[in-house]
Amino acid sequence: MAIEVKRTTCNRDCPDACGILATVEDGRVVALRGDPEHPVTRGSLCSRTSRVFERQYADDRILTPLVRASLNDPFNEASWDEALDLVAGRLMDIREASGAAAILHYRCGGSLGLLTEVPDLFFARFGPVTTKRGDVCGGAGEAAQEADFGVSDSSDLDQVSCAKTLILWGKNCAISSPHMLAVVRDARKNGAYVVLVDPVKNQTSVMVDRFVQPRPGGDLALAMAVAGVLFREGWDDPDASSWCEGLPSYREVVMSRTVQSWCHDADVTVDDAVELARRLGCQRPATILVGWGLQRRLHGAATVRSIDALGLVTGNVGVPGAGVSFYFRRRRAFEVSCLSGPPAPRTVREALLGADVLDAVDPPIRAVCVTAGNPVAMLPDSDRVARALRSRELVVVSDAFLTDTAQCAHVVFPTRTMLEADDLVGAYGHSYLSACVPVVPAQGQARSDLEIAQGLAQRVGLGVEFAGTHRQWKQKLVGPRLLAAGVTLEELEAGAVRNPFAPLVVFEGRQFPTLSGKARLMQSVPSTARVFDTEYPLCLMALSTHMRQGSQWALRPDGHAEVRVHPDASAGIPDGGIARLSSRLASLDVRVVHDVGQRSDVAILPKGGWISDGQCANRLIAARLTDDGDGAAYYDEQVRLEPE
Ligand SMILES: Nc1nc2c(c(=O)[nH]1)N[C@H]1C(S)=C(S)[C@@H](COP(=O)(O)OP(=O)(O)OC[C@H]3O[C@@H](n4cnc5c(=O)[nH]c(N)nc54)[C@H](O)[C@@H]3O)O[C@H]1N2
Ligand SMILES: Nc1nc2c(c(=O)[nH]1)N[C@H]1C(S)=C(S)[C@@H](COP(=O)(O)OP(=O)(O)OC[C@H]3O[C@@H](n4cnc5c(=O)[nH]c(N)nc54)[C@H](O)[C@@H]3O)O[C@H]1N2
Ligand code: SF4
Ligand SMILES: [Mo]
Repeated sequence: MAIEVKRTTCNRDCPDACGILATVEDGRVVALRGDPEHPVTRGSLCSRTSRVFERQYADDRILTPLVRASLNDPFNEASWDEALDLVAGRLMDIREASGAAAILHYRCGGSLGLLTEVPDLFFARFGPVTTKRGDVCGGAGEAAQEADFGVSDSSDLDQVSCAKTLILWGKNCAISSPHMLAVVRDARKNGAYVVLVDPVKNQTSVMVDRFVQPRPGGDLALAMAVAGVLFREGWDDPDASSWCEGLPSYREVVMSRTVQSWCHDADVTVDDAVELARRLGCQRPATILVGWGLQRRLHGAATVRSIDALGLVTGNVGVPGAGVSFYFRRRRAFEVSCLSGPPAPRTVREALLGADVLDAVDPPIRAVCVTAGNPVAMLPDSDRVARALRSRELVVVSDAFLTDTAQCAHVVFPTRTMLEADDLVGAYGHSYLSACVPVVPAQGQARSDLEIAQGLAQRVGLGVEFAGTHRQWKQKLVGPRLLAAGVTLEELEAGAVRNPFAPLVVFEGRQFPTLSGKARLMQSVPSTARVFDTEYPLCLMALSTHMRQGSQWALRPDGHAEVRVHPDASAGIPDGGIARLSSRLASLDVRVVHDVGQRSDVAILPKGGWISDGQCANRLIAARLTDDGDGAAYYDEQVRLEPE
């Protein structure tokens, strides 16, 4: 029996980008574990990925191209030539008759491998076609940090371990970036005081020194309260105006109300605000790790700006052990210019995809091609997204599974999985770069997104431009800059390499890439008043769980989705009872789980459920934009529970 251990990288949309060691027995993956030599992975994988090889060999994996003339027909297996000829021909006809803007290419985060972006280049060169704008994942937070600091970037993770105060502001590391938890533990061992701010009592809350539980969306008021205490007590940095623009007017906004009144809007105690202010101002350096959840709200960008401001006025930026960290600029090291083509003639807003596709005119959108995304399950107002897709002439989906989105397709291209990927990844939760190397050959007829783009390119006269093996494309992406810094593809394939261009301390010397070189403080605050909705009293929070990565599960969920609520919020439905969870948009049958740790104004549901499993949270969630960055306000939907 031939047993080999092969090294690759997890390419999922996860901050950790783990190093993987795969045990391959007679050509089949039988076990996966974390690479002990990867400085962040430290030998462990999350439960989802350690079992991902079960999905690799699952019966429901798509292994041949699927084609059907109409959505009422069953899919027929087709050869690649048939499927590619059909799609290339239809796309050329549509371009000829209506212009390339009548085609939408939508790509999301199913894989973070850079070569998953080759279809973007194909559609830009073929068209350019209509694409998406904004980012439902982190659009608001990135826009906020760009407004404040010039760019959104972070200091090295090692800096976290030398912080004296560590605030996990809406960040459930235990679930969403499990390897960050080890860093938090190290910081705590080194004496850091760790605070979690989250409306949800989650798995991370038991691992911190203090847990602050504001109302959902109450963070903006909480940050104002903390700033109020800082100014009142003189715990702000006396030199802050030398690195901040707009300090006097920011201070005026903060002081326009009392700390008590801000705390009332946040639904926290004054003591919570005082403790946060004391730690930030007096126990420096302090690092704030800003989570993604809190910015998926109507005021998401303003909220992140209010948190950035706390770091700025206390001097917790640009020095070791301090910072307001939201994102690591993962792509910067690579030569990604080879992936960009001419700009799109038109964009649709990702958060409003359903409505924007249905409403598009001059020309209307006739065809939609989807790469590495499951927009029907993952974008808000799922029913409308499905309706928008189902009413197009041609929908083409590249995926390894028959997702809710693939079920709206005329053609499905079967793609490679993570264990078959041949690609490059830069993490968005730390500073390491690494390579995906196939640990087994692609199963069946599965092809990578690069190979699919090449198949289409050949048929539309762009074959030469897209030619090249995966390794040749990877070499192009490594590029001269990384090579000059001593990083080769071979090295990346042998294990993770620290991005040589990533700063150890971002904005060192408190210099910011803005016009003035100073950071900019927010100058106004939207209303923070609580609004009570008596008809729909619960705030729906459809959050990451350990079971799923986006809409990709480890084990197929069975039965009803579980909604977690405080017993007082259960509308009399017993623990374990079946109920109807309704928003103003739709209803879902759910199993109710009582949890006394939760606030009585929230209902917590898993994110990533499928319509076809009766578990799709996004059917309940209206499509609304965040205040900046064209993000999606997923967590500002009100719902109610009723007996079935
Ligand atoms: N297991 C698992 N891991 C994942 C994913 C997954 O689906 N499953 N998804 C991945 C993706 S796509 C991303 S973008 C990243 C990040 O994925 P996210 O799931 O966004 O991770 P967090 O940053 O932990 O943000 C979630 C936390 O934000 C909190 N939150 C929500 N609203 C508020 C609020 O108003 N105030 C405060 N203070 N907190 C709030 C939630 O209660 C929750 O604890 O992780 C990735 N990791
Ligand atoms: N209610 C609610 N909805 C949310 C969120 C939330 O917190 N709450 N979070 C949002 C966030 S942060 C994000 S990032 C989005 C994620 O939304 P998506 O990126 O659409 O979701 P995923 O399920 O991660 O990935 C989509 C598909 O990509 C496929 N895939 C994996 N690898 C590859 C590949 O190499 N090539 C191709 N072609 N396909 C591949 C998978 O099989 C999967 O079906 O969802 C958002 N939706
Ligand atoms: S999903 Fe995240 S935590 Fe899990 S193995 Fe992949 S990178 Fe690591
Ligand atoms: Mo995301």
